[in-house]
This record gives sequence, C-alpha cells and structure tokens, in this order.
Amino acid sequence: MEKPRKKFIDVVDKAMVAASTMDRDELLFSYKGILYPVTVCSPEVFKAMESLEARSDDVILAGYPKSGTNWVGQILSDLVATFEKKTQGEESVNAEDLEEFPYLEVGDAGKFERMNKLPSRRVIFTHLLPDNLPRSIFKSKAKILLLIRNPKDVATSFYHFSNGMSLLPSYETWDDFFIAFMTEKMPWGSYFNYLSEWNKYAADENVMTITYEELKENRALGVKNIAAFFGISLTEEELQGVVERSSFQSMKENSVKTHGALGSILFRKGGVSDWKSLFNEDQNEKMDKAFEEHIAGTKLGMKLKYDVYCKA
Ligand code: PPS
Repeated sequence: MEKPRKKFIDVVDKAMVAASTMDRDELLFSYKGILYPVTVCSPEVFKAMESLEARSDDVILAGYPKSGTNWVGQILSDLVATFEKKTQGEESVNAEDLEEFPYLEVGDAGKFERMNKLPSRRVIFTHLLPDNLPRSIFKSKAKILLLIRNPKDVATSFYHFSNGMSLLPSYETWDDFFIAFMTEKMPWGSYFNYLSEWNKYAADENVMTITYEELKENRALGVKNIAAFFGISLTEEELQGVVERSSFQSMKENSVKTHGALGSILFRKGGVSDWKSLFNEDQNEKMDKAFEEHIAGTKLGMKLKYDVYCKA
C-alpha cells in the first residue's frame, strides 16, 4: 500500500472542496435513521449497494469510525497483496485502474457493478451496521474482521477528526461534542448501538473480533492471528514485513501517498488513553454508566477490557 492511491485521494479531495462551501447543518443527511456525510455517501449508493455480489473469499473489515479502520485496513490489504505477489506474480496485484474506494459505502452508484467484476480477493472496509450491509455478505459467509476500540478513545479521536475534517460538522467545545456523542448524533450512528448490533454476530464462526488495544500491545501476534483467520499463509519474514509497514510511524510517513491531505488529520496520535486529556469527572461517570448499561455484559463489552483502558 505504499503505492499512491489515486482514486482514494481524488474522492477525498473532491469531497473536501465540496464541503468547504457548505454550511454546518448541510453536511449530514439521514438514511434509515442514521446520519452520513453528504459529500461521500448518498441514498443512491445505499440502494445500489444491495447489488454487490459478495464472495466467500472477500476480506471484510467492519469497525465503528475512529476504531483504527485505516490501520487494520493496511494490515489486511498488505497481507492479501503480499500473498498474491508470491502466488500470482507482481502484475496481477493492485492494478491502479481496478482501485475502488475501500469503504463500501463511499463512492458512486456504479461502484458495485464494477466491484462484481473485480478479481478475488477483494478487501472491503465498512463502518455500517450489520443490518445495513448487503445481505449477500452474510449469505456468502464472507469472513468479517470486527474491529472495536474503547469508547473514550473513540470519542476523543472522533472529536479531533470532526474539527480537523471539513466533511464533518465541527464543534466549538469538547463538551458540546461529548453531548452529541452520547446522544447518538454522530455520523454512522451511535457507538453503543453499533456495538450492540454487531454483538449479535460476534459469536459467528466467520466473524473474528480484534480490539485496537490488543493490536497496540502486540501487533505481531495480531497480524499472525488475522492472517490465520483469513487463511493467508505467509512466512515469518513476510508477516514481519506486514507488521513493520503497519507501525503508526511508517503509516504516518507514507500518508501523503496513501491518504493525501487527509493523512495529516487521520494519523493523529495512534495511542491508548489520550481520552485522559479531555474527559472530566462528570463525563467519565456518564461514559462509565452508559457502558455499563449498554455493553458491559456483552461478548464485545468484555473483550474491550473497559476496566483496564477506561477507568480514571
Ligand atoms: S476513520 O476515519 O473513521 O476511518 O478512522 P480510523 O482509521 O477508524 O481511526 C483513526 C484512528 O486510528 C489511528 N491509527 C493508528 N493507530 C495505531 N497504529 C497505526 N498504525 C494507526 N493508524 C491509524 C489514528 O491515529 C486514529 O486515532 P487517534 O487516536 O485519533 O490518533
């Protein structure tokens, strides 16, 4: 993924230009009760999405915004590209004219017909709720890597991103953002609802859950587990290359090529516990209570190790 991603950068640049002339309250639209940015999503694309013919060998990455999608997406794309390179030769991989925007829900309505013609294996990212994904994804038994991150760091990352990125409404203060986050006014919907809905799939054999925090603690083990789940057989040396190329530093350094202007906003801190710089006592209590009520007792809730990563 060190190659320039022309389509990705082009889509983001155009969206940023369009958003720069819009008022704050024009930036989002609602579809089936969930908000999305108008500059990159549309009802037409959501409707056309049902025509995607998912395959059992698709590599799907699902995660709520700001959970580390670009990071794990880099790992997945690199695993697939490294495997293809050794089995099929360099020519067959990453052909620029076949590139599609990696997020399923971002692009134009013709995207899914083009995707149906792409060779395997396709790597697809999404922030969507399971009910809003094309049914063929579940019917085909495509494997899904579900990425989750603790809610306090997600909120912190989302706040900085919303204020740095013209596509999303910005907030005058962290306190305003916190209220919006807790009252489900976020693009792509509520964090708590996202985890509750995906929790229904967390025990499926074609779903593997990984947390941002466990990947931070041991990236090499995470990469190995991800490769095994998708049946991607690589040597220790090849896996090590994937691990090295997915370090925060390396991805940040490459971000002009991979993400254009978005890179400097997206690759912000890449750590755990930055929430401590923003949350006050009352906000900590509110988040602890909401977590307890909505998620703590679920499979995903337990996986997040809230007491380790979120207690003040
Ligand atoms: S998006 O825009 O919703 O798709 O954002 P997403 O990619 O899901 O999440 C962005 C956060 O992931 C961090 N990130 C990383 N962390 C560790 N290592 C690597 N390599 C890495 N790459 C991206 C990124 O910095 C954002 O987190 P914050 O806390 O804001 O730094």
